[in-house]
Amino acid sequence: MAIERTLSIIKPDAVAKNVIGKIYQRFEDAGLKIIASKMVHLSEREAGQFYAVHRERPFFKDLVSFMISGPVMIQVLEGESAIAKNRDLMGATDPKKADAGTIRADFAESIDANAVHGSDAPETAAVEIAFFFPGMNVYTR
Ligand code: IDP
Repeated sequence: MAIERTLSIIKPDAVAKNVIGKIYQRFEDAGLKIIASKMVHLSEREAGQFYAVHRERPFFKDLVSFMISGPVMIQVLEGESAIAKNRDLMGATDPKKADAGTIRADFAESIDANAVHGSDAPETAAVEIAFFFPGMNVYTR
């Protein structure tokens, strides 16, 4: 197993619910370190670029509208198997199908407003981290 980094976004619905701290607690309890973070209100262009892989999907327009509906909290998580660990903490894309005790089961309302994003593979993690934290300072904690 390796120390990895992954990009996490707390989406507008969860920021509006005031549960950033509760979600951060879950990351930390799972042994993930928050090594960079920023709150951003994304532009339509930024959200569209970030989700470019979904451009042809029927839900793309709604996804972009949702992601720019309010501020998001973006962080880089670091730790042992961080990518899979964060995906486990998040739960399934559709909160109705998410396992009990996951972030989406506990804080998300719908497949559109599903509380969090997490990179799904090392390649996407590298691209997504560079997208939001270009030239990121590397801290050792
Ligand atoms: P993930 O966030 O669990 O990795 P993806 O398949 O990468 O899921 O989809 C990105 C985001 O697009 C989801 O988090 C969700 O907000 C939205 N999405 C995915 N599938 C649907 C759908 O069928 N209807 C509406 N929104 C969807």
